[in-house]
Amino acid sequence: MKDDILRHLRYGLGKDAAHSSVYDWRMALSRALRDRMVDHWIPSTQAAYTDNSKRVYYLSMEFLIGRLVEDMASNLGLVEEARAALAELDQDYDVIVKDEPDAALGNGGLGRLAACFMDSLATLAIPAMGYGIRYEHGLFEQDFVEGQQVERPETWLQQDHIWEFERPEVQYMIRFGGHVEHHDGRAHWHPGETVIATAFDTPVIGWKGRWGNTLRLWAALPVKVFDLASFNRGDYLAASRSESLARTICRVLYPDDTTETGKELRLKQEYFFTAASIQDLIRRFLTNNADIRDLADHAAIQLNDTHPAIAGPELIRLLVDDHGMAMAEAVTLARRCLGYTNHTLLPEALERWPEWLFGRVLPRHLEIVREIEAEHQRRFPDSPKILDSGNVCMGELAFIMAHKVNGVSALHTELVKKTVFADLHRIHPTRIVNETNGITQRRWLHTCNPALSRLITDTIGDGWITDLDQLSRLRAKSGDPAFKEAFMGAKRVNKERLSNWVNAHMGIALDPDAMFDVQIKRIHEYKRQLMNVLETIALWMDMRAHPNLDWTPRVKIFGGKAAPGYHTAKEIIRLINDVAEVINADPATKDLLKVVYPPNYNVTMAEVLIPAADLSEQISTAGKEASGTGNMKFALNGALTIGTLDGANVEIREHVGYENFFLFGLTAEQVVERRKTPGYARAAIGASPRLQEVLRLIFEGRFCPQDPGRYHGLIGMLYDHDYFLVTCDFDTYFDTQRRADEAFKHPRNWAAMALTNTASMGFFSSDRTIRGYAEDIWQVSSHPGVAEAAE
Ligand code: Z16
Repeated sequence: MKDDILRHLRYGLGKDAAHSSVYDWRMALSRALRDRMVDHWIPSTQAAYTDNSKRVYYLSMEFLIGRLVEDMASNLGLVEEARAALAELDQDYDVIVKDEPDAALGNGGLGRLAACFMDSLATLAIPAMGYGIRYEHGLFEQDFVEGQQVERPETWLQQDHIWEFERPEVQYMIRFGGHVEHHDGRAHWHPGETVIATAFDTPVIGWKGRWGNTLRLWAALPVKVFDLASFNRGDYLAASRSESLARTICRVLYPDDTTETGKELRLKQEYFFTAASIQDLIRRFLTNNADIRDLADHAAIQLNDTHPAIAGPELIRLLVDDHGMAMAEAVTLARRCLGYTNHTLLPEALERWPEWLFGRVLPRHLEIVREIEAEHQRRFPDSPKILDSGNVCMGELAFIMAHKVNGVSALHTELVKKTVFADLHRIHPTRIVNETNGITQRRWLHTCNPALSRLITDTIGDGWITDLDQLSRLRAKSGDPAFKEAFMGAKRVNKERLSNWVNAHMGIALDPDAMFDVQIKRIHEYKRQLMNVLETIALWMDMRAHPNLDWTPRVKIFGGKAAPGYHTAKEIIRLINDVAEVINADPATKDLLKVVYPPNYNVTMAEVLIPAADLSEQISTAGKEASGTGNMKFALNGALTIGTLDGANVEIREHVGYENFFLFGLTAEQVVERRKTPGYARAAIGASPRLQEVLRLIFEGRFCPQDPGRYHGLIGMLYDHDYFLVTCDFDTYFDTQRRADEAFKHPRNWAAMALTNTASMGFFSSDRTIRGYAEDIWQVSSHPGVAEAAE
C-alpha cells in the first residue's frame, strides 16, 4: 500500500513526498484504493456478462453518494492498512479523508436511498447498474448571511474526480423536438436538435469486495465535435444549437425536492439520461441475445419516482420504430421490464407536463403516450387518464407502464392505494406492493460511528455488517450495567467530537452532557421545523420563568437547505437563526439551552451529527412523509425518536417497542378530519396559553428587534391557513418533549432504551429492502459465483 501510494504520487501526480499537499496525498491514496477496486470490479462485470445474468437497472435523477474514500477503503477492508501506510509516510489518514468534497448529486432522501441501494446491490452480489446524470454542479452550497440562506454554486468537478472512468467509446445520440412523418406504416422522427450522451463509470464495490457493480452517469457532448460533416451536412445553426444544449443539459441539479418546476430543461434532462440508459441496456442485451422479445428475462428496470417515467414510451419507441415490433406487443414487453417507485403523496410533487411542451420536446413520444392511453381506455373504460386537461400525467403513465408499483413504507403504500392511485389500484389490484425503505449499515453505522461499531463487534462479532438482524443479540444486554456504560461511552465520544466541531466552526460551546436533540432534513412546511422552533421558544420561556427547576440541559440542533424559490421555508430558516442568536446570548439560560444551526447540511455533516444524537426529531404532519430514512439512521445509532405516526416511524416504533419511542400527534386520519373543521388553527391557539405566548413573542419582534414585523406573515399563516397543523400538535409535542426530559434524567434507563433501539433496527437495513425488490419486483437473485470472483 505504501509503495503504491508513493508510486501514484510520483507517476500519477508528478509529485515527490516532500512537496505534496493533503490533496496530493488524497489523490494518491484514492488511486491506490481504486486499483484494488478494479481488481474486484472487472471479474464481477465479466461474470455477469458470461452468465448472461438478469440485471437490475436503477434509473434515478439523483445519487447522493457523499464522500467515497472511506467508504471504498472500508468495504475493501483496507482502512487499517491505509492508515498504517500513511502513518509511515508521516500522514494522517483522518485528515486526508476529510479533504474530499461531498458529491451531492441529489436533494435528499430519494437520492440518498439510491446510493444506499447501490451499496446493498453490490454487497448482495446482484448484477446491477445505476443510471443517472453527471451534473457539473450538484446541490448548491448553503451560507447564512444575517441568518438568511444564500446559495453558492457547488463545484465538485473542479477537482479531479478520480473514482470515475470516462468511456468515450460509449456514446448515444439523444434527439429532441422536430416532427414525425408516417409512411409505409412506420414512424420516422426528424429531430430538431441532437446531443450525444457519453458515459462515466464509477465502480461500486460491496462488502469485502465480493462483488462490484457500476454507477454509470451520463454527460452531454455536442454533435459538432463528434461528426459535424456527416451528421448535419454543414448545418452550422443546428450544430450551435446542439452545442448550447449540450452545455446546459447536465449543468445543474434542480434543487427542488418534492416540488416540480415544470421547466423544459428538466424534461430534457429526464429524457436525456433515460434514453441513453435504455439504448445502453438494449445494446448490452443484444450483444448476448438474439431475440429482443426475451428482454424482460434479462433486464429489470426500476424507475426511481416519475423522473425517468419516459422510459416506458422510449422503450416502446425503440421496439416499434427500430425493431419492428407491433405496438401492443411492445407495450406488454415494456411493462414486464418496468417497475415504478412512488416517493410522495404531495400533490405539488406529481409531475405533469403541458401537452404542448411535451409534444414540442418529444413529438414521437406524445404519439406513443396517446396509443398507450387508447389501449388502456379500451380495456378499462373507467380508468383515470394519462392525458388529462391538456397535461401528460407522469404518475399515471408510470403506473400503467409498470408491472409493479411500490410505496416506500407500510403506511405510505396504504395511502397510495387509498388516495393518488385509488382508481388505478381498483383496476390493477395486485400491482401495488410495499417495499419499506432501508439504509446501509456499512456507511451509517460501521463507517460513521467507529466507537459504537467497535463495541458492537466486540460484543457480538462482525456478522451484523452484512446481516443487520444480528443486532438483536444486543437486546439481552439492556440489563447489563457494564454494557450500558460502554454504549453511552461511545455516544459520549461522538458528542464530544461534535462539540469540538461546533466550537471550532461556530464558536458555540456545548455541554456534552446535555441532551443533543437533532432535526436534520430538507426544510419543508410538512416536516414542521417551525413547530420545533416554537417549542424551543416555549422551553426557553419556561426556563427563564422557573430558573430553579431541575431542567434537563438541551442542545437543539437544526440542519437543512430550503429550495431557493421556497419563500416560507426560507423564512423558517431565518427564524431559527434569529432565535438561536437571542437564546445563545441569554446569560439566564446559558447552561441550559443552546440552539445550533450549522450551514450547508450534507451527507458528510450527517455522518457527524447522527452518531452524536440523543433525540431524533421525526415530527412531520401524519400522512405527509412517505417514509423518511434519517429516522432509521438515528435509531440505528442509539437515538430515541420523538415522532408522529408517519412514514416509516410507524414501523420503527413497532420494532423498537412502544415504550422506547416518544409518540405524539394526530394520526393521518385525524389530520384529514381536523382540516374539515372550520377555524381549527384559531381554536387550537385559543386553547393553548403557551402557544399564544410564543406567537406573541415572535409577533412583537423579540427575536428581531431591528425589524419587528419580520415574521408577521409567518404568524398570520399559522392563524389562517395552518395546513400542516403545527398549532394542533403543538401542545402534545411540548408535553412529549418534557417526558423526554424526564427520561433523560435516568441515564441507565435511557441507555437501555437507546440500546434497544440499536438492537431492533435489523429490519431497516437496505439489504432487506433490496431483497424485497429482488423477490417481489425484479425476479433476480444473487450471483452464484460471488466467492470465486472474490478470492
Ligand atoms: C425525495 O427526496 C422524496 C420524495 C420525493 O417525491 C422527491 C424527493 Cl427529491 C423523499 C421522501 O420525501 C421521503 O419521505 C422518503 O424517505 C425518500 O424520498 C425516499 O423514499
